[in-house]
Amino acid sequence: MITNRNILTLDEFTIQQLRGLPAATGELSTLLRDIGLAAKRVNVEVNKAGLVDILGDYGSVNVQGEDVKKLDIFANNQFMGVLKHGISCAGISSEELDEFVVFDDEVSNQSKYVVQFDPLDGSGNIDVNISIGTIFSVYRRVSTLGKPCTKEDFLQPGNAQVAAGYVIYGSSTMLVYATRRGVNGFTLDPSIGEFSLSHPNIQCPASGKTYSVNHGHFFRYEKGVQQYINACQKKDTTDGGPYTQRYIGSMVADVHRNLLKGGIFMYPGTTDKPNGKLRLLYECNPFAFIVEMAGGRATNGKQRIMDIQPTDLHQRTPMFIGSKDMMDELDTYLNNQ
Ligand code: AHM
Repeated sequence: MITNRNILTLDEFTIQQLRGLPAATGELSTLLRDIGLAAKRVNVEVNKAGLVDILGDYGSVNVQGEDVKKLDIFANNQFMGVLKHGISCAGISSEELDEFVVFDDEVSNQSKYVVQFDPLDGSGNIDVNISIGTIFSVYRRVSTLGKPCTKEDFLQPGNAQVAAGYVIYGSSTMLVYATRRGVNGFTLDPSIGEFSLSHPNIQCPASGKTYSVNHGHFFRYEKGVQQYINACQKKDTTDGGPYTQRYIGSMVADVHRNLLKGGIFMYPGTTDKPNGKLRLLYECNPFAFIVEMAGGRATNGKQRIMDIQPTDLHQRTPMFIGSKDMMDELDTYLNNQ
């Protein structure tokens, strides 16, 4: 197979992008390369999940009280391992771990970034062969360089993110990441084992016709959310068709589709779980950063997701995210209560 040299690989693209920044030291590009490497390893295991005994529950319950799947553990160890052995990360926090992890060695203490990740989001879907993903975000440390990183580094609001991204293990495997310079998507080319730039400069359409929400919880949502969902069901879009409801139950897949095609994704609070299910640090902030950098919006129904000051590594928040015009319309229902 002849490789198309006009298509940049993830490493080539990242190095080119960051070379243009006068203050760039190359640490961020190294970090993104490390994340790409871990993603490729996880991809191999996800692809053979049906074949080997890695499929299924690990038999323990994670800090969120949810069943932990074997692949969750594998993915967690891969991302943590690659970041620990790299030269650009001072520590991590993960949805799978109770506490953050400090890479307390000479090289890591000099690193200016910390990384937060959900190693395998949507893992309830592994057993049924539905797309799952990894979500990550990168923050510049606020603690003193040269010393071990601290909890304050991990409790920064989303608006302090330097970069965020996700990997979707689907019909093809893609890595999408955002910096303040834009959002770009890379598809894994299995023939050369490289992520190659396939979706340059992703822009979230201002509107769409897809709304994504768990309808099963409808009667537990607040009035404004119910009214908005009802309005979605009655909509006629500009091209004459009704809105479409699409909810995979795998946030990476749902938000990825809406990011590319336009749409809104909602995980509202319910009467029994007022803060919903999704985690601010591992799911909501990274996606809020990516979608905002692509021109969309993300809120908890009251305020911008990225302005929330986290107080706990594992706090949850209601989440509304997507195309700008659809988010603006949602606000009119939520503000009317
Ligand atoms: P997980 O961390 O257990 O994988 O759960 C997160 C997932 C999201 O990807 C998805 O949007 C949501 O849970 C679906 O939840 P529900 O089944 O309650 O609608």
